[in-house]
Amino acid sequence: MSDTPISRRALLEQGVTVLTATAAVASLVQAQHAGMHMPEPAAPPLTPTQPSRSRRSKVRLSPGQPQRDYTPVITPNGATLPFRVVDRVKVFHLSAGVIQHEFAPGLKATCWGYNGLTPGPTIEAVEGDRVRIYVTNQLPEPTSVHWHGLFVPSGMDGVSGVSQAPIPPGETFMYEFDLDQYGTYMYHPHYDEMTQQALGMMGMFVIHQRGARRRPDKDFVMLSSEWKIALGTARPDPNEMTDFNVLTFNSKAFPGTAPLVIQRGDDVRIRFGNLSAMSHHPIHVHGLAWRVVGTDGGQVERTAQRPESTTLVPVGTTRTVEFSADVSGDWSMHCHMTHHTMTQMGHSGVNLNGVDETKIDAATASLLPQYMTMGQTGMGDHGAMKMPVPRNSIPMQGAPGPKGHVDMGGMFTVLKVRDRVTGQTDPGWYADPPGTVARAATSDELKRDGIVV
Ligand SMILES: [Cu+2]
Repeated sequence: MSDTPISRRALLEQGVTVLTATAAVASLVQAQHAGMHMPEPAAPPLTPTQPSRSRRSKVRLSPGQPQRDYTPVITPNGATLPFRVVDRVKVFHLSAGVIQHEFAPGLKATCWGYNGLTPGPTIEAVEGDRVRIYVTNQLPEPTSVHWHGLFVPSGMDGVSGVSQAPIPPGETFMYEFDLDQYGTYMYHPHYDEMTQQALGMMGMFVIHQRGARRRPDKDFVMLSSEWKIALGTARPDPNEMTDFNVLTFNSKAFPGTAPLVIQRGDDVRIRFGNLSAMSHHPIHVHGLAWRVVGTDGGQVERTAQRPESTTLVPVGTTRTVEFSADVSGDWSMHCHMTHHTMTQMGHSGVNLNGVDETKIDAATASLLPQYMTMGQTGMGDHGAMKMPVPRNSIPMQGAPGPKGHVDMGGMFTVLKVRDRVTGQTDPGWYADPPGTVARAATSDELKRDGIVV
Protein backbone atom coordinates (compact mmCIF):
# COMPACT_ATOMS: atom_id res chain seq x y z
CA MET A 1 0.00 0.00 0.00
CA SER A 2 1.55 3.26 -1.09
CA ASP A 3 -1.12 5.57 0.29
CA THR A 4 0.11 7.60 3.18
CA PRO A 5 -2.23 7.12 6.11
CA ILE A 6 -3.89 10.38 7.08
CA SER A 7 -2.96 11.18 10.63
CA ARG A 8 -5.45 12.59 13.14
CA ARG A 9 -3.22 15.62 13.41
CA ALA A 10 -3.37 16.18 9.64
CA LEU A 11 -7.14 15.94 9.74
CA LEU A 12 -7.28 18.46 12.56
CA GLU A 13 -5.01 20.82 10.66
CA GLN A 14 -7.17 20.48 7.55
CA GLY A 15 -10.19 21.22 9.70
CA VAL A 16 -8.51 24.37 11.03
CA THR A 17 -7.75 25.49 7.45
CA VAL A 18 -11.38 25.03 6.40
CA LEU A 19 -12.62 26.90 9.47
CA THR A 20 -10.19 29.74 8.83
CA ALA A 21 -11.27 30.00 5.19
CA THR A 22 -14.93 30.05 6.21
CA ALA A 23 -14.26 32.80 8.74
CA ALA A 24 -12.36 34.81 6.10
CA VAL A 25 -15.24 34.58 3.60
CA ALA A 26 -17.70 35.54 6.31
CA SER A 27 -15.69 38.63 7.28
CA LEU A 28 -15.29 39.59 3.60
CA VAL A 29 -19.05 39.42 3.12
CA GLN A 30 -19.51 41.52 6.26
CA ALA A 31 -16.99 44.09 5.00
CA GLN A 32 -18.75 44.28 1.64
CA HIS A 33 -22.06 44.79 3.41
CA ALA A 34 -20.49 47.52 5.57
CA GLY A 35 -19.06 49.27 2.50
CA MET A 36 -22.44 49.22 0.78
CA HIS A 37 -24.11 50.57 3.94
CA MET A 38 -26.27 47.49 4.13
CA PRO A 39 -28.30 47.31 7.34
CA GLU A 40 -26.97 44.91 9.96
CA PRO A 41 -28.63 41.54 9.42
CA ALA A 42 -30.90 40.54 12.25
CA ALA A 43 -29.38 37.92 14.54
CA PRO A 44 -30.64 34.53 13.41
CA PRO A 45 -32.63 32.56 15.96
CA LEU A 46 -30.71 29.93 17.91
CA THR A 47 -32.89 27.36 16.26
CA PRO A 48 -35.57 28.00 13.67
CA THR A 49 -38.18 26.41 15.91
CA GLN A 50 -37.39 28.11 19.19
CA PRO A 51 -40.77 28.94 20.69
CA SER A 52 -41.49 32.42 21.82
CA ARG A 53 -40.88 33.01 25.49
CA SER A 54 -41.37 36.71 25.40
CA ARG A 55 -43.43 38.27 28.16
CA ARG A 56 -46.44 40.04 26.80
CA SER A 57 -47.59 43.41 28.00
CA LYS A 58 -49.01 43.44 31.48
CA VAL A 59 -52.52 43.88 30.09
CA ARG A 60 -54.08 40.50 30.73
CA LEU A 61 -55.71 38.98 27.70
CA SER A 62 -59.29 37.81 27.86
CA PRO A 63 -59.28 34.13 28.93
CA GLY A 64 -59.70 31.92 25.86
CA GLN A 65 -63.12 30.33 25.55
CA PRO A 66 -63.99 26.97 23.95
CA GLN A 67 -65.55 27.23 20.47
CA ARG A 68 -64.93 31.01 20.32
CA ASP A 69 -61.15 30.75 20.63
CA TYR A 70 -60.44 27.06 20.04
CA THR A 71 -61.93 23.76 19.01
CA PRO A 72 -61.90 21.68 22.19
CA VAL A 73 -59.78 18.55 22.18
CA ILE A 74 -61.26 15.07 22.44
CA THR A 75 -59.67 12.70 24.96
CA PRO A 76 -60.93 9.25 23.89
CA ASN A 77 -61.93 7.27 27.00
CA GLY A 78 -61.15 10.38 29.06
CA ALA A 79 -62.34 13.84 30.01
CA THR A 80 -61.42 17.54 29.97
CA LEU A 81 -60.92 19.40 33.24
CA PRO A 82 -63.57 22.10 33.74
CA PHE A 83 -62.54 25.61 34.81
CA ARG A 84 -64.06 28.83 36.04
CA VAL A 85 -62.79 32.33 35.42
CA VAL A 86 -62.06 34.49 38.48
CA ASP A 87 -60.75 38.01 37.77
CA ARG A 88 -59.62 36.95 34.29
CA VAL A 89 -57.68 33.97 35.69
CA LYS A 90 -58.66 30.42 34.69
CA VAL A 91 -59.08 28.37 37.86
CA PHE A 92 -58.73 24.58 37.78
CA HIS A 93 -58.84 21.95 40.53
CA LEU A 94 -57.02 18.62 40.39
CA SER A 95 -57.55 16.08 43.13
CA ALA A 96 -55.02 13.25 43.39
CA GLY A 97 -56.40 10.05 44.88
CA VAL A 98 -56.91 6.29 44.83
CA ILE A 99 -59.28 5.19 42.06
CA GLN A 100 -60.83 2.09 40.55
CA HIS A 101 -60.04 1.77 36.87
CA GLU A 102 -61.12 -0.63 34.12
CA PHE A 103 -58.45 -1.23 31.45
CA ALA A 104 -60.76 -3.32 29.25
CA PRO A 105 -63.80 -5.48 29.94
CA GLY A 106 -62.55 -8.19 32.33
CA LEU A 107 -59.62 -6.28 33.84
CA LYS A 108 -59.98 -3.76 36.67
CA ALA A 109 -57.39 -2.48 39.10
CA THR A 110 -56.91 -0.14 42.01
CA CYS A 111 -54.86 2.74 40.61
CA TRP A 112 -53.90 6.30 41.50
CA GLY A 113 -55.16 9.18 39.41
CA TYR A 114 -56.68 12.64 39.31
CA ASN A 115 -60.36 13.49 39.78
CA GLY A 116 -61.24 9.78 39.73
CA LEU A 117 -59.52 9.16 36.41
CA THR A 118 -56.38 7.84 34.80
CA PRO A 119 -55.14 9.61 32.84
CA GLY A 120 -56.26 12.67 34.74
CA PRO A 121 -58.58 15.03 32.86
CA THR A 122 -56.93 16.97 30.05
CA ILE A 123 -56.14 20.57 30.97
CA GLU A 124 -56.94 22.88 28.10
CA ALA A 125 -56.16 26.58 27.80
CA VAL A 126 -55.13 29.26 25.32
CA GLU A 127 -51.82 31.01 24.77
CA GLY A 128 -51.83 34.17 26.85
CA ASP A 129 -54.15 32.75 29.53
CA ARG A 130 -53.17 32.96 33.18
CA VAL A 131 -54.04 29.74 35.03
CA ARG A 132 -54.41 28.96 38.73
CA ILE A 133 -54.42 25.24 39.45
CA TYR A 134 -55.30 23.89 42.89
CA VAL A 135 -53.99 20.42 43.66
CA THR A 136 -55.59 18.51 46.53
CA ASN A 137 -53.69 15.46 47.75
CA GLN A 138 -55.93 12.57 48.79
CA LEU A 139 -53.18 9.97 48.38
CA PRO A 140 -51.62 8.09 51.29
CA GLU A 141 -48.27 9.81 50.59
CA PRO A 142 -47.07 13.27 49.50
CA THR A 143 -47.15 14.36 45.87
CA SER A 144 -46.50 17.34 43.60
CA VAL A 145 -47.35 18.23 40.01
CA HIS A 146 -44.80 19.06 37.33
CA TRP A 147 -46.03 20.87 34.21
CA HIS A 148 -44.04 19.04 31.54
CA GLY A 149 -42.81 21.37 28.78
CA LEU A 150 -44.33 24.54 30.23
CA PHE A 151 -42.31 27.71 30.76
CA VAL A 152 -43.19 28.53 34.35
CA PRO A 153 -41.45 30.36 37.19
CA SER A 154 -38.90 28.06 38.82
CA GLY A 155 -40.97 27.77 41.99
CA MET A 156 -44.01 26.55 40.00
CA ASP A 157 -42.10 23.71 38.32
CA GLY A 158 -43.42 21.10 40.73
CA VAL A 159 -40.27 19.17 41.57
CA SER A 160 -40.49 18.07 45.21
CA GLY A 161 -37.47 19.17 47.16
CA VAL A 162 -36.14 21.38 44.36
CA SER A 163 -38.87 23.81 43.42
CA GLN A 164 -41.34 23.24 46.28
CA ALA A 165 -42.07 21.27 49.40
CA PRO A 166 -44.13 18.15 48.62
CA ILE A 167 -47.89 18.41 49.14
CA PRO A 168 -48.68 16.37 52.29
CA PRO A 169 -51.71 14.06 52.30
CA GLY A 170 -54.86 16.06 52.97
CA GLU A 171 -53.36 19.41 51.88
CA THR A 172 -54.17 21.60 48.87
CA PHE A 173 -51.44 23.56 47.08
CA MET A 174 -51.91 26.32 44.51
CA TYR A 175 -49.93 26.79 41.31
CA GLU A 176 -50.32 29.96 39.23
CA PHE A 177 -48.58 31.04 36.03
CA ASP A 178 -49.00 32.64 32.61
CA LEU A 179 -49.07 30.50 29.49
CA ASP A 180 -46.70 32.19 27.05
CA GLN A 181 -46.53 29.36 24.53
CA TYR A 182 -48.78 26.92 22.71
CA GLY A 183 -48.57 23.23 21.92
CA THR A 184 -48.92 19.80 23.49
CA TYR A 185 -47.66 19.26 27.02
CA MET A 186 -48.28 16.96 29.99
CA TYR A 187 -48.55 16.94 33.76
CA HIS A 188 -47.36 14.29 36.20
CA PRO A 189 -46.09 13.97 39.79
CA HIS A 190 -42.50 14.78 40.72
CA TYR A 191 -42.57 13.01 44.08
CA ASP A 192 -42.05 9.23 44.20
CA GLU A 193 -42.21 9.49 40.42
CA MET A 194 -41.69 5.78 39.78
CA THR A 195 -44.60 4.65 41.95
CA GLN A 196 -47.04 7.42 41.20
CA GLN A 197 -46.71 7.25 37.41
CA ALA A 198 -46.71 3.43 37.43
CA LEU A 199 -50.07 3.63 39.21
CA GLY A 200 -51.57 5.98 36.64
CA MET A 201 -50.91 9.58 37.71
CA MET A 202 -50.50 11.62 34.54
CA GLY A 203 -52.44 13.82 32.17
CA MET A 204 -52.19 16.00 29.08
CA PHE A 205 -51.93 19.80 29.09
CA VAL A 206 -52.96 21.38 25.79
CA ILE A 207 -52.41 25.05 25.03
CA HIS A 208 -54.10 26.34 21.89
CA GLN A 209 -52.54 29.04 19.74
CA ARG A 210 -54.31 32.36 20.33
CA GLY A 211 -55.88 33.64 17.14
CA ALA A 212 -54.95 30.53 15.17
CA ARG A 213 -55.73 31.07 11.49
CA ARG A 214 -56.52 27.40 11.01
CA ARG A 215 -58.23 24.98 13.35
CA PRO A 216 -58.48 21.22 12.94
CA ASP A 217 -61.93 19.67 12.63
CA LYS A 218 -60.95 17.00 15.15
CA ASP A 219 -58.22 17.38 17.77
CA PHE A 220 -57.45 14.21 19.79
CA VAL A 221 -55.13 13.54 22.73
CA MET A 222 -53.64 10.06 23.27
CA LEU A 223 -51.41 9.48 26.30
CA SER A 224 -49.47 6.21 26.38
CA SER A 225 -48.46 4.33 29.48
CA GLU A 226 -47.44 0.84 30.55
CA TRP A 227 -48.29 -1.30 33.53
CA LYS A 228 -47.45 -4.62 35.16
CA ILE A 229 -50.57 -6.32 36.47
CA ALA A 230 -49.86 -9.95 37.35
CA LEU A 231 -52.57 -12.37 36.24
CA GLY A 232 -55.47 -12.44 38.67
CA THR A 233 -54.23 -9.48 40.74
CA ALA A 234 -55.86 -6.07 41.02
CA ARG A 235 -53.01 -3.62 41.65
CA PRO A 236 -50.34 -2.49 39.18
CA ASP A 237 -46.82 -3.39 40.34
CA PRO A 238 -44.69 -0.22 40.44
CA ASN A 239 -41.47 -2.23 40.96
CA GLU A 240 -41.54 -3.70 37.45
CA MET A 241 -38.75 -2.40 35.24
CA THR A 242 -38.84 -4.52 32.08
CA ASP A 243 -41.74 -6.96 31.79
CA PHE A 244 -44.80 -4.76 31.33
CA ASN A 245 -47.93 -6.64 30.31
CA VAL A 246 -50.65 -4.01 29.96
CA LEU A 247 -49.89 -1.31 27.37
CA THR A 248 -52.39 1.49 27.02
CA PHE A 249 -53.70 4.52 25.14
CA ASN A 250 -55.37 6.84 27.68
CA SER A 251 -55.04 4.00 30.22
CA LYS A 252 -57.17 1.61 28.11
CA ALA A 253 -56.11 -1.62 26.41
CA PHE A 254 -57.93 -2.83 23.28
CA PRO A 255 -60.82 -3.66 23.12
CA GLY A 256 -61.29 -1.07 25.89
CA THR A 257 -59.91 1.71 23.63
CA ALA A 258 -62.57 3.90 22.02
CA PRO A 259 -62.31 4.39 18.25
CA LEU A 260 -61.35 7.80 16.85
CA VAL A 261 -64.43 8.78 14.85
CA ILE A 262 -63.62 11.06 11.92
CA GLN A 263 -65.66 12.46 9.06
CA ARG A 264 -64.11 11.96 5.63
CA GLY A 265 -62.34 15.14 4.56
CA ASP A 266 -61.73 16.31 8.13
CA ASP A 267 -58.45 17.97 9.02
CA VAL A 268 -57.31 15.95 12.02
CA ARG A 269 -54.76 16.58 14.72
CA ILE A 270 -53.61 13.90 17.14
CA ARG A 271 -51.48 14.84 20.12
CA PHE A 272 -49.50 11.83 21.37
CA GLY A 273 -47.83 11.81 24.76
CA ASN A 274 -45.79 9.06 26.38
CA LEU A 275 -45.42 8.70 30.15
CA SER A 276 -44.57 5.00 30.14
CA ALA A 277 -41.93 4.07 32.67
CA MET A 278 -39.44 2.56 30.23
CA SER A 279 -40.84 2.08 26.72
CA HIS A 280 -40.79 4.23 23.61
CA HIS A 281 -43.70 3.69 21.28
CA PRO A 282 -43.57 3.81 17.46
CA ILE A 283 -47.19 4.69 16.73
CA HIS A 284 -48.28 3.47 13.31
CA VAL A 285 -51.36 4.43 11.34
CA HIS A 286 -52.79 2.49 8.41
CA GLY A 287 -54.13 3.90 5.16
CA LEU A 288 -52.84 7.46 5.48
CA ALA A 289 -49.80 9.50 6.42
CA TRP A 290 -49.41 12.45 8.76
CA ARG A 291 -46.92 15.25 9.35
CA VAL A 292 -45.23 15.80 12.70
CA VAL A 293 -46.00 19.45 13.46
CA GLY A 294 -44.94 19.77 17.07
CA THR A 295 -43.20 18.31 20.10
CA ASP A 296 -43.19 19.18 23.80
CA GLY A 297 -40.52 21.73 22.82
CA GLY A 298 -42.79 23.69 20.48
CA GLN A 299 -43.73 23.78 16.82
CA VAL A 300 -41.82 22.19 13.97
CA GLU A 301 -41.07 24.59 11.11
CA ARG A 302 -43.15 23.78 8.06
CA THR A 303 -40.05 23.02 5.98
CA ALA A 304 -38.92 20.48 8.58
CA GLN A 305 -42.23 18.61 8.77
CA ARG A 306 -41.80 15.24 7.11
CA PRO A 307 -44.50 12.75 6.26
CA GLU A 308 -44.63 9.62 8.38
CA SER A 309 -46.96 6.73 8.95
CA THR A 310 -45.03 5.63 12.05
CA THR A 311 -43.92 8.20 14.58
CA LEU A 312 -41.72 7.33 17.49
CA VAL A 313 -42.99 8.82 20.73
CA PRO A 314 -40.14 8.37 23.23
CA VAL A 315 -40.65 8.27 26.99
CA GLY A 316 -41.35 11.72 28.38
CA THR A 317 -42.22 13.46 25.11
CA THR A 318 -45.15 14.56 23.02
CA ARG A 319 -45.54 14.40 19.25
CA THR A 320 -48.33 16.31 17.51
CA VAL A 321 -49.34 15.06 14.08
CA GLU A 322 -51.77 16.41 11.48
CA PHE A 323 -53.38 14.90 8.43
CA SER A 324 -56.38 15.08 6.16
CA ALA A 325 -58.65 12.04 6.44
CA ASP A 326 -59.36 11.56 2.76
CA VAL A 327 -60.38 7.91 2.55
CA SER A 328 -63.21 6.19 4.40
CA GLY A 329 -62.47 2.93 6.16
CA ASP A 330 -61.43 1.28 9.41
CA TRP A 331 -57.79 2.30 9.72
CA SER A 332 -55.91 0.58 12.50
CA MET A 333 -53.63 2.69 14.67
CA HIS A 334 -51.30 0.94 17.07
CA CYS A 335 -47.88 0.75 18.63
CA HIS A 336 -45.66 -1.18 16.23
CA MET A 337 -43.80 -2.99 19.03
CA THR A 338 -45.58 -6.32 18.71
CA HIS A 339 -45.46 -7.07 22.44
CA HIS A 340 -47.22 -3.73 23.01
CA THR A 341 -50.34 -4.98 21.23
CA MET A 342 -50.64 -7.94 23.61
CA THR A 343 -52.36 -7.84 26.96
CA GLN A 344 -51.09 -9.79 29.98
CA MET A 345 -48.86 -12.05 27.94
CA GLY A 346 -46.33 -14.00 29.98
CA HIS A 347 -42.80 -13.84 28.64
CA SER A 348 -41.23 -16.72 30.55
CA GLY A 349 -42.82 -19.74 28.80
CA VAL A 350 -40.73 -22.23 26.83
CA ASN A 351 -40.82 -22.09 23.03
CA LEU A 352 -43.22 -24.82 21.84
CA ASN A 353 -43.20 -23.73 18.22
CA GLY A 354 -42.90 -26.88 16.06
CA VAL A 355 -43.25 -29.29 19.03
CA ASP A 356 -45.45 -32.42 18.72
CA GLU A 357 -47.50 -32.08 21.91
CA THR A 358 -49.74 -35.14 21.66
CA LYS A 359 -47.76 -37.17 24.22
CA ILE A 360 -47.40 -34.19 26.61
CA ASP A 361 -51.15 -33.62 26.77
CA ALA A 362 -51.88 -37.34 27.21
CA ALA A 363 -49.33 -37.60 30.05
CA THR A 364 -50.61 -34.54 31.92
CA ALA A 365 -54.36 -34.99 31.33
CA SER A 366 -55.05 -36.85 34.61
CA LEU A 367 -52.89 -34.53 36.73
CA LEU A 368 -53.83 -31.18 35.16
CA PRO A 369 -57.20 -31.59 33.47
CA GLN A 370 -57.38 -27.90 32.56
CA TYR A 371 -53.85 -27.77 31.12
CA MET A 372 -53.69 -26.96 27.43
CA THR A 373 -50.39 -27.03 25.54
CA MET A 374 -50.31 -24.04 23.22
CA GLY A 375 -47.99 -22.37 20.77
CA GLN A 376 -46.92 -25.38 18.69
CA THR A 377 -48.31 -23.86 15.47
CA GLY A 378 -48.14 -20.19 16.46
CA MET A 379 -50.33 -18.30 18.90
CA GLY A 380 -52.85 -16.48 16.71
CA ASP A 381 -55.76 -18.58 17.95
CA HIS A 382 -55.20 -18.02 21.70
CA GLY A 383 -57.86 -15.37 22.11
CA ALA A 384 -60.53 -17.16 20.11
CA MET A 385 -60.05 -20.41 22.17
CA LYS A 386 -61.55 -18.88 25.32
CA MET A 387 -59.32 -20.94 27.59
CA PRO A 388 -60.02 -20.63 31.31
CA VAL A 389 -58.10 -17.75 32.90
CA PRO A 390 -57.83 -16.42 36.46
CA ARG A 391 -60.49 -13.98 37.61
CA ASN A 392 -59.88 -10.34 36.62
CA SER A 393 -57.45 -11.11 33.80
CA ILE A 394 -57.53 -10.94 30.01
CA PRO A 395 -54.38 -12.73 28.82
CA MET A 396 -53.95 -12.48 25.03
CA GLN A 397 -57.69 -12.31 24.49
CA GLY A 398 -58.17 -9.68 21.78
CA ALA A 399 -61.74 -9.15 20.63
CA PRO A 400 -64.23 -10.29 18.01
CA GLY A 401 -64.01 -8.26 14.78
CA PRO A 402 -66.26 -8.00 11.71
CA LYS A 403 -64.24 -10.58 9.77
CA GLY A 404 -62.96 -12.85 12.53
CA HIS A 405 -61.13 -12.61 15.81
CA VAL A 406 -58.79 -9.64 16.30
CA ASP A 407 -55.81 -11.15 18.11
CA MET A 408 -54.39 -7.84 19.30
CA GLY A 409 -54.90 -6.06 22.61
CA GLY A 410 -52.93 -3.32 24.31
CA MET A 411 -52.04 -0.23 22.32
CA PHE A 412 -54.47 -0.72 19.48
CA THR A 413 -57.39 1.35 18.29
CA VAL A 414 -59.17 2.17 15.04
CA LEU A 415 -59.63 5.42 13.14
CA LYS A 416 -63.18 5.11 11.83
CA VAL A 417 -63.35 7.46 8.84
CA ARG A 418 -66.87 7.75 7.44
CA ASP A 419 -68.79 9.93 4.97
CA ARG A 420 -71.06 11.01 7.80
CA VAL A 421 -70.50 10.80 11.56
CA THR A 422 -72.26 11.97 14.69
CA GLY A 423 -69.74 13.29 17.19
CA GLN A 424 -67.71 10.45 18.63
CA THR A 425 -70.58 7.93 18.44
CA ASP A 426 -69.08 4.65 17.26
CA PRO A 427 -70.46 4.10 13.73
CA GLY A 428 -69.79 0.34 13.89
CA TRP A 429 -67.50 -1.48 11.48
CA TYR A 430 -66.86 -0.24 7.95
CA ALA A 431 -69.16 -1.50 5.17
CA ASP A 432 -66.68 -2.24 2.38
CA PRO A 433 -67.78 -1.41 -1.18
CA PRO A 434 -68.29 -4.62 -3.17
CA GLY A 435 -65.10 -6.13 -4.54
CA THR A 436 -62.75 -4.33 -2.13
CA VAL A 437 -62.12 -7.06 0.46
CA ALA A 438 -59.28 -9.58 0.28
CA ARG A 439 -60.66 -13.14 -0.17
CA ALA A 440 -59.69 -16.66 -1.15
CA ALA A 441 -58.49 -16.95 -4.74
CA THR A 442 -60.54 -19.20 -7.03
CA SER A 443 -58.93 -21.98 -9.06
CA ASP A 444 -59.86 -20.12 -12.25
CA GLU A 445 -58.03 -17.04 -11.04
CA LEU A 446 -54.98 -19.05 -10.06
CA LYS A 447 -54.92 -20.72 -13.45
CA ARG A 448 -55.48 -17.41 -15.29
CA ASP A 449 -52.48 -15.77 -13.67
CA GLY A 450 -50.15 -18.77 -13.66
CA ILE A 451 -50.00 -19.12 -9.87
CA VAL A 452 -48.88 -22.62 -8.83
CA VAL A 453 -49.70 -23.63 -5.25
CU1 LIG B 1 -45.18 0.49 22.25
